[in-house]
Amino acid sequence: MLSARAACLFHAVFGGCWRTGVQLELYVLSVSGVSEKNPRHDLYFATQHEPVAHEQVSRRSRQCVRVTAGELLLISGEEPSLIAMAPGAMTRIAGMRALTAPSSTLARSLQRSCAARREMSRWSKVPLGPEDAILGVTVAYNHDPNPKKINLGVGAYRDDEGKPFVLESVRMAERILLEAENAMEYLPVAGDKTFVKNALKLAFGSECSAAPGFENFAGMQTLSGTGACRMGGELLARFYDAPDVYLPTPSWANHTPIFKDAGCTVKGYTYYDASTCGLDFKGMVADIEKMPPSSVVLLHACAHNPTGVDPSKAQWDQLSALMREKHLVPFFDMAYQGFTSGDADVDAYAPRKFLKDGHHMILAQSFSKNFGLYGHRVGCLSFACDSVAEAQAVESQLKILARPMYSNPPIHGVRVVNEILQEKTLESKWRLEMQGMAERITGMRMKLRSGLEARGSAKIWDHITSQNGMFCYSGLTPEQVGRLSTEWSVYLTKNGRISMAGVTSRSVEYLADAIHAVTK
Ligand code: PLA
Repeated sequence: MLSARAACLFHAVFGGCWRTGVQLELYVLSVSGVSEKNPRHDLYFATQHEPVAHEQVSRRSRQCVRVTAGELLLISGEEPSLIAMAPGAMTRIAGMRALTAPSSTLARSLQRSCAARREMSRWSKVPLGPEDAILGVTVAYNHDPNPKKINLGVGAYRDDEGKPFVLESVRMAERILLEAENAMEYLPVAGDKTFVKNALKLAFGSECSAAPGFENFAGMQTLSGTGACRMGGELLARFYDAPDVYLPTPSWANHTPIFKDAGCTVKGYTYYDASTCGLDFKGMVADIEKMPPSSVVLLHACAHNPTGVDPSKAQWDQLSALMREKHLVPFFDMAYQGFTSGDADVDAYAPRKFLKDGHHMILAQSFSKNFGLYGHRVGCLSFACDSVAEAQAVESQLKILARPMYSNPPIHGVRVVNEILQEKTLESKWRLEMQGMAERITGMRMKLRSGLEARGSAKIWDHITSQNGMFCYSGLTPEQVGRLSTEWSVYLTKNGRISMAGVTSRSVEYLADAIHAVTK
């Protein structure tokens, strides 16, 4: 076990500067890819390493140890083949200190590490946290050297070459902005007022936004959809008497920490029926009927994440009536406007209906996906209030919440959105590009389903084409998802969610091979 491969890994970790007889103090910075079920994923030290008089030393072993983050170990070796790392394990070691005279190369490397450890020891009580359930998939994907690897974790749209996609309408708006040589001053705490108006118009349509009462909306520019949800949660926790937020089961993995960290109590309601891969509408209605009055109900406006399952128009109408009757507060998260049907107006059916029905609703909007502005963090949060005075009060408190958190939001992305939504030709171009993205995803859904059927899969894959938006909630088990990554270098979130926006004409056949192989 600790032979040539071990030596090779050892060299990778220590830069090939080992010398017989050297003793090292090692600080284990992090260990990942290790699980109780998967003990192969250990880091082994095969040497005599003795405990030293140091409070942080926690392991003794003659042969090999399973290390954990935060441990300090003393290593003294007679041979260079000291360390073996099982495949898949990622272990970062820092803070080496030589206890005997090292070679000059080692000395230099150790000096650097010693400095690192001295710094690090101040924070040694900070436990290592796990990677994010969604963004951590990209971390694992980045570590994989297989040229065939596919990242279907995060919901980020790719073109048919698998490349990140910048919309031409966005590029055109940027060129206009470059020419304009705008100042780069701070925005107000609540962001760009014109952008907020444009965002509300996009959500509710020009008809709704011209209707009386629309001036009663309180709105602010936020750090994208995540920031909108968080600021909404913060306001609820500070000023709302019943900050119980009900999330659909399942929901976007970040919803629970967002609302919990904001200080709300998070509860769940029935949403998905695994037996039909569809909506459990009966269960949803039954749960909503039981909610105490004034509870906040989080609803995905369209393209539900992760299931891709949305209520029909008739079901939305029924939900709106029920929630009015039960005095519940709808909190819409609209992160994929345009990704269900390809048409932003069609996809906004639910929030528009709820607004017409007179709900005191909350709306979180993201411009990451539909405008492809992911890294620019463009979002909007709004509250339907009863009067201008009420809206002003809500806005004033949102500003008080935002100022000590991030002071004011970024300026570039909202300028891009304003250029597009205020200029007819650019807006039409954007709408066409949005439709193109939605159509490409639909095409990939069809190819993946027919690819699996053509391979003679005994499973039913109708849901690949019946679900909406960016994601396919495949029904793959965590074990099958694990096999997809280890055997095929295909990366998805553990819950079996496939980001269809990352599938391409070239990769779809390989993906069908992979899914067929692990579901046989
Ligand atoms: N709301 C929902 C339902 C989302 O799926 C996402 C993003 C957001 C809000 C927030 O996105 P934003 O902050 O960029 O506007 N969900 C992604 C990315 C696409 C993520 O997890 O951050 C996802 O892969 O689920």
